[in-house]
Amino acid sequence: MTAGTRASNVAAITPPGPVHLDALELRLVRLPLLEPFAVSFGRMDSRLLFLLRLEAGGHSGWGECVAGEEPLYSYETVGTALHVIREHLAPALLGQEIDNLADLTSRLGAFRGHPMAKAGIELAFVDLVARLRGEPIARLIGGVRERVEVGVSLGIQPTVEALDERVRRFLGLGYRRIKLKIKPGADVSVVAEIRKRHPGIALSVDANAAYTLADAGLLRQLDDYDLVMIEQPLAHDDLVDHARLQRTLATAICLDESITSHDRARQALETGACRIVNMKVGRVGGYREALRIHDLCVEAGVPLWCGGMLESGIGRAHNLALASLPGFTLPGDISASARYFERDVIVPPVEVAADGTAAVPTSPGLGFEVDMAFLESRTESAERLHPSLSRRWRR
Ligand code: OSB
Ligand code: MG
Repeated sequence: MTAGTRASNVAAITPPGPVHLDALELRLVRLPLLEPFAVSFGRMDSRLLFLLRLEAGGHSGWGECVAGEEPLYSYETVGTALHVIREHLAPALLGQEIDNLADLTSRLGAFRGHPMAKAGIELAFVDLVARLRGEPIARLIGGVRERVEVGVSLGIQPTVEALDERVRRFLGLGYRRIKLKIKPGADVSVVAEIRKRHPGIALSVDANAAYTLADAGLLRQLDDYDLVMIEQPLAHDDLVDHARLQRTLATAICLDESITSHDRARQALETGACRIVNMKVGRVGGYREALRIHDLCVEAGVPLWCGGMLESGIGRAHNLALASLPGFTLPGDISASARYFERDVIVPPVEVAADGTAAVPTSPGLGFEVDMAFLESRTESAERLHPSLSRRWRR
């Protein structure tokens, strides 16, 4: 890529004319997980999904806020996102005319932090724009792939046998990369055993920030197992210690939690804190920031892949579009709907073919239908926000 060109196309995320935002629906939906999902910071049995529908002139777009119920992965929660959207983000947008994604993002950018809350709204806006233009999101943003490669993220299991059963099952389904969650006490010996049983597979680990530099010696032992990467070994907000660790490791570090913006990604690359980047559109605050990070990584020759947050099909459909961009060169955590849920909120569900790829949607917007009857039946709460007259600060 030559300087000045962009690998993605943020300017294309422009509706045929300015859109007047009429309402924002916030909906909490709980789906049980087919089996508990355990990582270094905890374990969950069900996913409380936060779905958003943005309405404009009889059209609507769907987004998903990927925050968890507790501030364990990041400081945001479903509760903080609801609060900041209700009290601050929605009042700054509803009743306004929005020109394009850059306009929406700059209005949201006035507020500090809360990237997952902002991304929930951005995703809904991008679906709305794509539907108004009659184009799939992937084409709009500059996607180049019809299918994307997928891997699976396997939670911590009580025994190596239980883990190996899942490794074999997902390899059998075609998944192209196996990611093992690790934590202190369930790391090197588990990796050694799985590697011994599966010598040729693409294998990685994700610590979700469970270690410190004092564990550098232990983490270096992982160099013996030909891992594609070690994801987020150190603190959730750290770059400096990761840079120091990366200098002593042969295995590539991939940052997830630490990459919260374009600037953080730039600093991570400049300091050598990682050699691979996990992209989550929710973690970085939406499509605009995600596309900027994508272009930065392409320019720097740093491989990217699309992470996951146990999303519903709505978030999954957005991830499929994002992963179709040219810089996404490693398999993503974009599993089939059936990897987590008995039934998804979209029809048809996301499927993974026997060759370990998933189709990038080709119909307008998200490219899936939302199953409203099923959604209603699983809704814990829903509210519709309308333009309000009271604003504490004028901007
Ligand atoms: O660290 O990538 C992570 C799930 C929840 C929170 C953080 C992470 C994950 C996963 C699962 O690894 C990814 C997925 O399959 O959606
Ligand atoms: Mg991770």
